[in-house]
Amino acid sequence: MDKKFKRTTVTAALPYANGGVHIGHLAGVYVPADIYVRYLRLKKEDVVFIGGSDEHGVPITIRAKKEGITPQDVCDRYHKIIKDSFKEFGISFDIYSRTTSKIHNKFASDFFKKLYDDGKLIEKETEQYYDEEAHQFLADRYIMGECPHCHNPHAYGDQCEKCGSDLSPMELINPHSTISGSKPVIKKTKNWYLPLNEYQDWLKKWILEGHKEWRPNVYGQCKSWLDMDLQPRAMTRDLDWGIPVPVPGADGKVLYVWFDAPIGYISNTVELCEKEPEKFGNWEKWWKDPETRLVHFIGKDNIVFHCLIFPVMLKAHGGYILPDNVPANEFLNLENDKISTSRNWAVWLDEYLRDFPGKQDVLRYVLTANAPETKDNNFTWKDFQERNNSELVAIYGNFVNRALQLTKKYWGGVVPACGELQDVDRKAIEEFKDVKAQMENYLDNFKFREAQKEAMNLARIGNKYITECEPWKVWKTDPKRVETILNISLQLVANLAIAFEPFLPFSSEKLRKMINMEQFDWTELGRTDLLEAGHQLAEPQLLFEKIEDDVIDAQLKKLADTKKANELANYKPQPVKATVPFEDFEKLDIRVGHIKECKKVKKSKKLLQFLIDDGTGEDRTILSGIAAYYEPEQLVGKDVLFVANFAPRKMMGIESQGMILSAVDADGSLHVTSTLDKVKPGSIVG
Ligand code: B3M
Ligand code: ZN
Repeated sequence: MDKKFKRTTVTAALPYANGGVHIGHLAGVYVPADIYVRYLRLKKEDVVFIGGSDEHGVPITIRAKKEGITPQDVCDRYHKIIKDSFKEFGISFDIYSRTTSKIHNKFASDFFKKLYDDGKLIEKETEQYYDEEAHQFLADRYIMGECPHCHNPHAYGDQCEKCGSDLSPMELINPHSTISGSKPVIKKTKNWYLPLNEYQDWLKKWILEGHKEWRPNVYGQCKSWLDMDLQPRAMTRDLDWGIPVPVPGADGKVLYVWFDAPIGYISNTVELCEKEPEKFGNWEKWWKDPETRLVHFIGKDNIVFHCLIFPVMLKAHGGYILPDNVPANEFLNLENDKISTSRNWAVWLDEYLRDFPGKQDVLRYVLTANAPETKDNNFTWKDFQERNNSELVAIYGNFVNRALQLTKKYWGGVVPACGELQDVDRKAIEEFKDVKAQMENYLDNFKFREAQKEAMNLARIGNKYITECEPWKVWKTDPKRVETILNISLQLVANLAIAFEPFLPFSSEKLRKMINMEQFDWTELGRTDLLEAGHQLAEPQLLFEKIEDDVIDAQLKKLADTKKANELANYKPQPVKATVPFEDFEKLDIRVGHIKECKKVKKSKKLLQFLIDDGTGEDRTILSGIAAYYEPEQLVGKDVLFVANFAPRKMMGIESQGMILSAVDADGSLHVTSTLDKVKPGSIVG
């Protein structure tokens, strides 16, 4: 760690308690934060890891209304689900609390009061929509109307989801309240603002000059905000869910959720230090001592709050340290599509655990290997399988298993002594000596993908070493030499347990038990004397197991079903075409035909060729582009509707004398039409 710091406070974004957590959350925030903290702990550094649920804000109240329960009920349900998921995945928070706790309420309230008393806030009256039937001011999300840009009739007061425009409620055409359905009226209201504009120069200096080392995506986003004129931002809201504003004349108002949530990092630290004073000491040392390094792990949509607004709050309050780094991640996509809670396009952690019990480390590994550190990245089930089978199983697991099984076979599971080194030994030792420095360099700079690659590299070195040394051959001629090969291999295994601990804690724990390893310390990494000669190992077990195709296919099917369900749910029929006179319709000759034969058209994926009895006694050939939806034998013997008077058309060298009518379903699939009752071929439809 940087010499100027003695300890580190690590925070991970507080997830909203209105839904579970999915792989996007894990990859973007919680796994990287956990890797970092575990690494610092392994180095025996002083660190505290703070998490918790964000339980205020409008989305929680909307969910509660929809379900007919209280916002607190919503929070209680999801706080538990989220907390359990984190625990299951080994996210090793020192505390995971919540922003509806008493301690937090008081702390956030006092924080606001001090800003108010010190004259750091400005009071402003604005005009806002008010629902006269529900007797309340309307948060942006509670107002819907027509988008002024694309005329989508279902735009929200803050955003149109159709064209993506950011909106303010006053821009909506024909607004209505989603609470009562009534037309809202405009009413004056008073709120308290943080004058961000007054801190603009200070922020520029602090970030743009002082923190050039921040990740380019973070620095860049800050810069684009700071290149514009910052505006005062309301820190209170007219809402009934949240922490009451503790000043006179603020009835019916609460603290803005983005005011109280980051304060949750501090109040949760207070709660932790009150619970475990011997271990963590006084909370103030974690937040007020300039020798403490503060690091916020977040997703990219939270950058402005953590890099601009929260630091201004801390600065305005006085006495607090500021973040030293904010390693925000970009987004993770799922199978090339944006993860979305409302479309259920996600891999939920509780579902993953049900489908892959005991495989938490596999997901941690894959998410780190694909971490969206510099750009949006993608999770696919095929890649998940591939990385499990050809990296975790074939490299890491395989090496460990070879080393332990060979030791069991030749040495009864006891670590043999290391004899005289040969070139091949020296080369392997040389190769893995650097791993520690390289991993540190990556980890200190929040490059977790690269760091994990280095750890895997250790296992590669090990595999190569055993393959080159061929102990199973040497055994016959020179058993003494095998002792040295095994000793070096086992030292590598012990190194792997340490190197992978921040990334794959469950596997490291298992491995540590298999090799009966006591010391477990980052400083030991790279050493070749971690396991002494004569040390007894435990029974070897497999660290990872292969994932078969059918398991992956089941996951893909689940996603395909979700996609289909979404398409059906969102299906809106095409608008009706312009009216046509009856005479025009009469020009079309639609008839019932009986399918006598049906076959695939050679070299065409789309076309089926039909022989249709059209009642005239002369059968006709019709081609139809429905091969993707039917097997020919499904259709033979069926009656269909077809247009009989189309000008003949040639396709793939075959003349088609008409057109079979099909309905196009929401997902674009085609479904052949027929009559409800049996009628004679050639019957007119009209
Ligand atoms: N709850 C937003 C989110 O979950 C917000 C983070 C708060 S961190 C103080 O993305
Ligand atoms: Zn729009």
